[in-house]
Amino acid sequence: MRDLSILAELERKVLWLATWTIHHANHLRDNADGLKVGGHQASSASLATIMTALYFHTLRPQDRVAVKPHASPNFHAIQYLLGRQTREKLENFRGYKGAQSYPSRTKDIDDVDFSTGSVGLGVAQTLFSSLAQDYVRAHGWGLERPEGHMIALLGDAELDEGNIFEAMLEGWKQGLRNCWWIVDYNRQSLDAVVREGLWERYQNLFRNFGWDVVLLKYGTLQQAAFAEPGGEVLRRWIDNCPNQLYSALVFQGGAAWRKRLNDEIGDQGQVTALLERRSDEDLARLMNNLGGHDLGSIIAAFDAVDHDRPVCFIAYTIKGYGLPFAGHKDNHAGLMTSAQMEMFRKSMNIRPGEEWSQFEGLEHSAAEIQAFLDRVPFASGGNRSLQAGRIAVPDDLPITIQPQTSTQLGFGALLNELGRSDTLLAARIVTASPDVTVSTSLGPWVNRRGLFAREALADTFKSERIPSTFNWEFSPKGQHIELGIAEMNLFCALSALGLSHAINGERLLPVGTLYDPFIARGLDALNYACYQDARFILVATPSGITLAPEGGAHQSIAEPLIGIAQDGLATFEPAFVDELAVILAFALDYIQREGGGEASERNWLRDETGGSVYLRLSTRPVEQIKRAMTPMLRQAIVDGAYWLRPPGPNCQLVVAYTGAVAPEAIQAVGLMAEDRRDIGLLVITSADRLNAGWTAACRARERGLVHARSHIERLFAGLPRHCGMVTVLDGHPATLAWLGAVNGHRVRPLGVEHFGQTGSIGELYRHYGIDANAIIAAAQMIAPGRPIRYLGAA
Ligand SMILES: Cc1ncc(C[n+]2csc(CCOP(=O)(O)OP(=O)(O)O)c2C)c(N)n1
Ligand SMILES: [Mg+2]
Repeated sequence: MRDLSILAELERKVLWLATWTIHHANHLRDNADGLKVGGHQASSASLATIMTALYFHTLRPQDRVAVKPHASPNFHAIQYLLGRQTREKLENFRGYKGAQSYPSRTKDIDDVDFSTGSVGLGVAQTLFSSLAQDYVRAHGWGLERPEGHMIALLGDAELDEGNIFEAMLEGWKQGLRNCWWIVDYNRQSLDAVVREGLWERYQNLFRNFGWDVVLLKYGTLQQAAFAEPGGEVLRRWIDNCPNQLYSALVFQGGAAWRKRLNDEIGDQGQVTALLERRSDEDLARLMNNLGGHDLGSIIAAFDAVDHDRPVCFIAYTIKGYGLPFAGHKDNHAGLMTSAQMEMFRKSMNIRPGEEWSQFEGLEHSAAEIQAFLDRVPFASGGNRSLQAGRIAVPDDLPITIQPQTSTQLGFGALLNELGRSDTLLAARIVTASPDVTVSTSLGPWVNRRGLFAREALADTFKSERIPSTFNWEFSPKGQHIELGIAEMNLFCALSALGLSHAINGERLLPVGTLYDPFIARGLDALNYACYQDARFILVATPSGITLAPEGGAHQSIAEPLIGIAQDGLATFEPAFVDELAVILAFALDYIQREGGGEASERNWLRDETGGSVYLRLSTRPVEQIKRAMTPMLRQAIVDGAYWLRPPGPNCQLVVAYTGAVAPEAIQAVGLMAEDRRDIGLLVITSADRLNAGWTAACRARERGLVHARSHIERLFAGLPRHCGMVTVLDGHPATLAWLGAVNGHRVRPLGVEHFGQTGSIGELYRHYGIDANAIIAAAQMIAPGRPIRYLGAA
């Protein structure tokens, strides 16, 4: 119980520090933009008790937590008390390089396990991290470390996000363990008070999916009152009280509670006495004593879990608990005034000037508190962020390239070869796909490496001797995770698998496949995965209108632009399988890099920092170029471009293409060769990396590094000023249009702007103007000269 009284003091301290941090950011620090912090004070206070219980009592170093975005000030305050966050960062909360508004793995210094911010995603992250932990351990890795719990602290309105339910369904299929979700059931969202009885829907839902549900509704004060004569009547009144009214009464306080309770149940003898035994202040304390604000109940509930099944705690809380706007429906963006803060300071026994002092205003001595903090299990193990060594990747991945093949088939063949090899590299690859394993060419790999499941499951077709191309055997050693269709889950899974080195101390090389247009379905989860620096290879195949007979519902247009704009993701779109082999080898290494942030002087890319990789592939069979892979060509493919036909000194025209339209570009150049001088044909394997290198080199020159040259600038160095450029890809034309800005060339960018039709590739390329004829027509306009004789002949 001594610990409980110290925890109660720490709870007050967390509430104070979090509230003060936000107040300081709003009122005391120079805030030139006048941007106020909304959504933090009330939202943080709601979780102050639960987070105190978790971090100072329940958590072990191996446990990992996704903290509700707006509870970030609590998290920073707790880490500050544990000596893992600085006062300087707290004073600069939301300021330039200060403690982050939403916990950030990469930007905060205080050991954030999972970034949060986009509600719902941190929640799913914990579920997939539990699965990733199981995957690692089932393969016999990291067994020397204890198993951790993956815990999400989530707002009740966060449960409106559909991705949470998609994840739950997947978790059920995969036998989820060791995952706890703690719902901050304050019955308020940003705008509103939530619907009545939601907890019951949640409870049924979670139970349906095999979760244990623990309701933390009444605190110990309330439980004691219910045991008094008349207590049952009070309990019934509480149970029937609408959320809106409860919130309003919390806001109004003791006198309002008394009036309301007297009006509604006050003539019932014993309960009247129960109410009258309490002062207004005691009555308010009683009615505010919900389960989620009662340290004893919370700790008992956490301590009571004696199994590894997933658990959902639904904890009744009060938004703004302990603050003047507690319970008010407008409190999400509420901020305490300076006068209110002054009163709050006094009530916390904090002297002016001592606001940041860890032990100010507490009843226990500083030595006692410090001794307690020194024993906190969560902080006992040193650095919780783990590391794993890099797995060596050869420059050349073995493959036999068919004379006519597609990048998608090439990808399947490359993985098949990897699957066949007995290497450390192959052992650490884990693939995942949302029900498109076979149609994205992962079948042969899966045949070799098997599907992952914690419990083995034979392929009935095989045991019944029914012929089938695929051998779907599930076992703990399998290396493919077969997901349901939800693309969100693919990205959440990649995010979790892609942090295994930091979370489990064991390196995984995750490769996820899906159809290119459906990247958009999981885009926020992809962005989230990149934001927290998870490492994976995304193989999006097939793509574009090249998927001709499928029509506009399956054809992607915007994805190449996403590839350019998405931070933390290097995008490639090769046309030939030898290019793909080079890129895949690079990617397997690149996703493991964690070096310094300086750009290379060669291509001006920050290659040593690494990142994730997106490969946009195609099902279109293309005649392959027979050539030897040279170190120079390999480097150029990785840097993003090379001349397939170098421009001559009097070059009038450059055709630059990306991906599956290679045959059209090659054909067009051949047909124009007699009518335009010295045509150059540029293969762009990565518009993303070319663009990034170019802008970085521009910035470097602006800073005075006059010799900085990017890869594209080197490639364009010998081009005459007057030559025209036609760019073409099966994707949005803006992807390559910027090439004209590098040296001031006129560009005609060809690509796809409107939803595709069904048809043959030839028909669609013609319809959307990315066939050889369209390239020639564009060339004739942009590179004037004699009429091109084969215009219309292609
Ligand atoms: C995907 C996404 N949509 C919208 C928001 C803006 N937003 C932040 S918090 C919030 C609702 C908060 O309600 P709840 O989850 O109940 O948390 P509380 O503040 O009540 O603890 C909203 C809509 C967001 N952060 N992410
Ligand atoms: Mg809420």
